[in-house]
Amino acid sequence: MTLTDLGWNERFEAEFAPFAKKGWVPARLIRDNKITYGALTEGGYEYEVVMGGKVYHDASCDAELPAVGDWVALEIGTGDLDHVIRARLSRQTCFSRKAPGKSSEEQVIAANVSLVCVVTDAGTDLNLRRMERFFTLIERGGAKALVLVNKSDLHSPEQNEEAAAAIRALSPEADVIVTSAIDGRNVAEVRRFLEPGISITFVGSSGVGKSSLVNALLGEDWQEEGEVNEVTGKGRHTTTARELIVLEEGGILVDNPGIREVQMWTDEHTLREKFLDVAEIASQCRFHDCRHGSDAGCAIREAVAEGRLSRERIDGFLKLDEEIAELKKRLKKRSMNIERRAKRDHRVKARNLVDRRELEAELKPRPTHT
Ligand SMILES: Nc1nc2c(ncn2[C@@H]2O[C@H](COP(=O)(O)OP(=O)(O)OP(=O)(O)O)[C@@H](O)[C@H]2O)c(=O)[nH]1
Ligand SMILES: [Mg+2]
Ligand SMILES: [Zn+2]
Repeated sequence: MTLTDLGWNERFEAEFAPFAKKGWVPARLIRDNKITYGALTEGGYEYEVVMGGKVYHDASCDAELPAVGDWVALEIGTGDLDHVIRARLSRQTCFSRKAPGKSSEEQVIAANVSLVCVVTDAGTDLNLRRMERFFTLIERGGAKALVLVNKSDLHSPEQNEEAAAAIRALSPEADVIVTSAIDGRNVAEVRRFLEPGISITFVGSSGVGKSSLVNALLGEDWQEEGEVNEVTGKGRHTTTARELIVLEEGGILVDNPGIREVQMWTDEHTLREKFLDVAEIASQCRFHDCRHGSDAGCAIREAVAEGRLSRERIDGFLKLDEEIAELKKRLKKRSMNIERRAKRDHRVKARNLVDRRELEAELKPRPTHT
């Protein structure tokens, strides 16, 4: 397994040059174990690694900490858990979202992926508003979007096609494929996206079939899937950690736990871009701070009344705007609270571990000449 198979390229190589001089080796993070990480190096060697103190201290927020998919400079030690991440290379793409719950912290789902594959179905999982948010997040991170309308064996061809068409209408750039991980429908179409060095991450609600699709693409059992039993939750093999898998025939897959809520993690700029048509109309409102409700001279209301703009699109526009305002509020609050925040996350433990090791190394009695 070469570095190129793992997604290495010239830009990473150039950034890595100073680290190579220190004897560190490039490694790609393939697993996040919370305290340690799994890392792959040239030749396909896997190491369990910890984060170095500088990497931790240089990160101004959690999103800057190493994440699955990141390329790092690894100092290989002599014993277990002596392998330390000394630096993280800049991300060429990054798929992230706001972490669940009340925090305003950004969460990196996968770093350096060129394709984000959103899995949904033509049934109850389908949610166009959520899909729109996925597209916004994917674009913002610099990746391309592929949508799989999975479980097609459970729905009529018309229903599957209707769902696919509705998704296509949201984003002309996104590829949309109707699949079934059970009967293998169109899995070959998805396989065409696999190329050596190209990383693809799978996202979507829990139970929608991400791991099953990864299995189907691998042609072997990667992770056991389970029967979804919403009542007992038994016999269910829900993915709990994200993991990067390198395919023998080329291509890199990142399986993810189901995403319960995709919240916005974007800025006004991206929002406006996504809704240029709506923004254009809004610019014709009489008042520049028009709320597009009952305000006099509202161009948006007029466009809806004349059927030039769908109510749904407006709702999406207003909703996103609201969320960004909310996010900004939380960010502000968070920066005020940050001093008081006692601990960061589990990684503090890893940090302490490294600190202790570094301290111990310094305090180690030096050999004396006797
Ligand atoms: N009928 C049908 N069932 C499917 C299909 N794909 C997956 N399933 C089933 O749906 C259930 C959940 O599949 P998983 O692959 O574990 O779903 P997941 O998206 O990885 O779920 P999380 O890991 O919880 O996020 C399993 O029982 C699968 O057998 C499909 O195309 N058709
Ligand atoms: Mg899974
Ligand atoms: Zn208006």
